[in-house]
Formats: sequence, C-alpha cells, structure tokens
Amino acid sequence: MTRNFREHALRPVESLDGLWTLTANEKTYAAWVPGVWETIPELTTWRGEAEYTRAVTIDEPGSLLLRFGGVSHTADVFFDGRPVAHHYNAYTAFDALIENAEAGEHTLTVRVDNSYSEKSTLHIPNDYETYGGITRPVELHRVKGAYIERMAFHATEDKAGRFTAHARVWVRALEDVTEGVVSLSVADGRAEAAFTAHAGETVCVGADMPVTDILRWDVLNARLYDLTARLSLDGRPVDDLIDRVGFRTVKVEGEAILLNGRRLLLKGFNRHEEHGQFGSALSVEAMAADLQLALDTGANTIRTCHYPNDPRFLDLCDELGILVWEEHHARALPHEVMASPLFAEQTAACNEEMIAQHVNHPCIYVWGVLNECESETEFGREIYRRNLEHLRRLDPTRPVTFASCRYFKDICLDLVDIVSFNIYPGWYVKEDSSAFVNRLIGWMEENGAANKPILISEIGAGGIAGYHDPFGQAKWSEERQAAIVAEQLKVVFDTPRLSGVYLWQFADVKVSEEWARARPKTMNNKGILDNWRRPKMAYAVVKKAFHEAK
Ligand code: ADA
Repeated sequence: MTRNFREHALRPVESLDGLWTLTANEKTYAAWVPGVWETIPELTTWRGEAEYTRAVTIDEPGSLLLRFGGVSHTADVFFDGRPVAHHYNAYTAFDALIENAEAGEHTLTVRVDNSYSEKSTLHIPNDYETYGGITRPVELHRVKGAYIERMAFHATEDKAGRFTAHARVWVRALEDVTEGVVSLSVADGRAEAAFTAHAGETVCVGADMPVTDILRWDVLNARLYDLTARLSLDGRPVDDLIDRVGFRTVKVEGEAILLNGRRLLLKGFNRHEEHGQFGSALSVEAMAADLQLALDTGANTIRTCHYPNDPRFLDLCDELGILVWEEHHARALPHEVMASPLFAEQTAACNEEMIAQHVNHPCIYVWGVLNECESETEFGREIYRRNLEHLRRLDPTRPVTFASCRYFKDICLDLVDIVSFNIYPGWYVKEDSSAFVNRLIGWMEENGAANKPILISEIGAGGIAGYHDPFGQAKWSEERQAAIVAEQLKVVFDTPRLSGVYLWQFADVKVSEEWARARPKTMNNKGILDNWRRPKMAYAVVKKAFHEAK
C-alpha cells in the first residue's frame, strides 16, 4: 500500500503490487512492482524506455482511480491501449482517473523512461543514480459520483495553549452534485461543510475545529491523531479519506528553531532513498531498519536529499518522532539546465506535488529547494526567490531553506528563514575546521544570516568500507574518515551559534556512471554505513558525538 495505515474505510482499494510483465531491450521479464529494473541481472545498466504491463480485473462497471506512488522518471499510462496519464519525476505520486470502465479484464500498461535528455531537467547524470522502474506502490481505487482528492491540515495554538485544527478538503465531482456534504473529525473536533459542484469540477471546502485535551507531537515522542473526512451525496455516504496528523508548533525565532516553544538541536543524516540490493525502491521494512540505525546513533532528524521521499518513510518518521527536512528535487544543476523553460515548469510541478502530498506530515519542519545551485548570481537569485516564494505560498506554516555551497559569495541568504551550508572541512576544504566554520559564520552574519538560525546541512568525508590503513592516514581509509568526522562534529557541537547538523551521509550510494572518475567504485563513499547498511568505523564516532551533544 502507498501508506503505512488504512487511508479508506469506505472506498474500496486494491494493491496492484506484485509481478508485472516487463519488456526492456527487446526481452520480457517478470518484474516485481514496486522495484527497479536494475535488480534484473540482464538490466543492471539498462537506461531508456521499458514497458510494464499487467491484467486488471473489475467485477462491476464503474470509475477507477489508479494511484502510482512513484515511477522513475517518466511515466505514460495506458488503459486498454488508451493513454490515461503522463507524469514526470520519480519522487512524487500521481493518479490516472478512468471513468465508466466496463466489468471484465483490462490491460494496464506503463511506459517508463529513465533516460537523460532535454525533456528531463531534474534527472541528470548526478552524484546519485536515477534508476528505472515503477519504484513505489500502485493501487486501484473504486470511486463513484464524487471522491476526495486530498486534504490539507495544520494546527494553530492560542496563548492559552488551546489548539485549533484547520482542514481543507478537495472533492472531485464525476457527476453534478446538488447536495454534497463533507464531515470532518479529528480528536474531539467535528465539522461539516456543504457544497455543490458540476461534473468534472474540483471544489475545496474547509473547516476550523477547536480541539481539547490534545497531546502534542514532539521530537522522539510522537502522538498522532486520525483526521477523517467522509463525503456524502444526497445523504448517501460515498467516499472517505483518513490521514494521520499531529499537533505541534514550528517557529523560527531569532537564531533558534523552536518546536513546541523549545529550541531544537538537530542531529541527523542526509539520506538518499537507496539500497545496494533494491536501488531506489526500498521496502517499508528496509526504511524502518534504516530509522532504527539512525535512532541508535542518537539522531533526531533526516534530510531527504535531494527529492521528496516515499510517504511510507515519512509515515515512519511521523510515528517515531523524527524531524524531517524535505526538499524538492534539484541537485547542483548547471546554468544551461536552469535556464531552460522546462526547468521552471518541472520544479514548479515538483513543489506543488510535494506539498499537496506531504503537507500533513507532522515530522516535516522545513521545506528545502535547489541544493547547491547557482545562488551566487542575479540569474540564480531570481530562481531561488521564485521557488522559495512558491513554497511559502503553498504552505505558509513552515520555514524554508536551501543548502548552499557558495562560501563567501552566496547572495540569497536573505531569502530564507533558516540559513544552511554544506561544508566539508578536512575533506574538500583544507583550512582548519574550527577556523573555517568561524570565518564562514562571520561572513554569513554580514550577508543575510544575522538573527536567523544556521544549520550545517552537509558535513562529512569519504571512506571505502573495508579499506583500512593501520596508520590511519590514507585517503579513503575508514580510519581517516572516522578521524575527519570526529573533528568536524566536535567543531559543530562546540559552536552554539549553529542549530544543528546533517552528516553527509547515512549510507553510501551508487552514482551515475558519468561520475565514475570522481567517485571510487562509482559510489559516493561518504556513508557511515555502506550501501548494504554495514557500519564503518565512523558510525561509532557519530554515535558518540550525537549522544554527547545536548
Ligand atoms: C554536495 C552535494 C551532495 C554530495 C556531496 C559530496 O554537497 O550536496 O549531493 O554530492 O556534496 O559527496 O560531495
């Protein structure tokens, strides 16, 4: 299923996960969905188009909603050969609506493309891999008359500590609706909203619900509530949607990031959604195991570098009380790419889908954009400004940030709520770690960061798993990685001006072949775990530093 809990008590939902027929490079395979085709030995380096197909049997005629959690990176969906959806970007979900399908057996086909071309501005050869396949779960929903597309929730707290839940619900009418009612409930809050709609229209209704005796969602101490919306037409219940929400406040106040009024010290990891055996299609069990490792180190946060994550991962973070920095999809894009009109369109779509789909997760405390892009020129500034404003418009309740590597020349720090820098003292940067961090903070303060929180969004060093230098000096040895990381974390935690740190990175990841010359083993080896989750020496170093930092 696309989530870790039951989203519908009323709407019939069937999983379409399982073996599909995959045609790639003129051969057919039985391929597991969700999955990447690189797990099939003959396709480990296949890049291009491939086609997934399976039969879908429908007992009763009616309308269907096919929900794709994620297809990497471009999907064209056909129902009995008829195009029903087109979607770009591996990291967000999309639906295909099929009205008035007949009972019986149908053929569902998904043409998937993971090639690098001018049609894709966000998936480019990069310091992580763009795998191919239907990488997240697929579901078949039955809908009738009208259905709930999505909900958006946020909570506000008054001076006396009383919460109000604010919910909006989007309903799509498949036929004319003269008497539609959405009933909402969360904790002891209840509301009803009536609406009318024409066939084909989507309407949005909203309600504010005061709630009492609320237990807050907090870091490593999560409390979740079901937000339920029920839709009825002419007094008949036809559809529902359940989401899990939390009551907490996130605020930026001066140099501090406050959760429920308390200053946060963020300690965590940059984590790519990737695993040696499964590529970018992780099972929920693998995600949960990753979070057990993160918790063991004393981490309280994850940055979803550099794209929106699987909602099942966010569900786990909601449940465990792990804070999340989620960012849209963009890593170190070159000028020519950012100048293309398609780039503006594809990033805007990613912003919209990320927030529409993930806005209700209490674990997300900040949205990010444009990791390490052109933040030192007027051209780049305009793009940063546009994207940051877009996120603020879509969700005015959370702060925004971006991770910069433009030391001493960034001109966009005034645009964000939280200033974040990716720094690698002792690895890429040769200056003494403490001197570099202090010099950089001084410069930031004078260039837009004064009176704002500062995060170290990346810090780390490379170490090849299993490569040991008994003298502890050799580059790429586990010993050298551990020593550099120890020094880096000491400097970070000795600097009270910083609100926290995201280590680069949780586990090693495969990178695009085009990056092989800069990356031993075609891997980014800065994980404190290898990409099969075996700890390197740096793991113990991070664990000690995270546990000691208060
Ligand atoms: C950057 C970037 C990461 C990764 C890292 C590295 O800061 O944001 O995606 O490439 O550097 O390993 O060099």
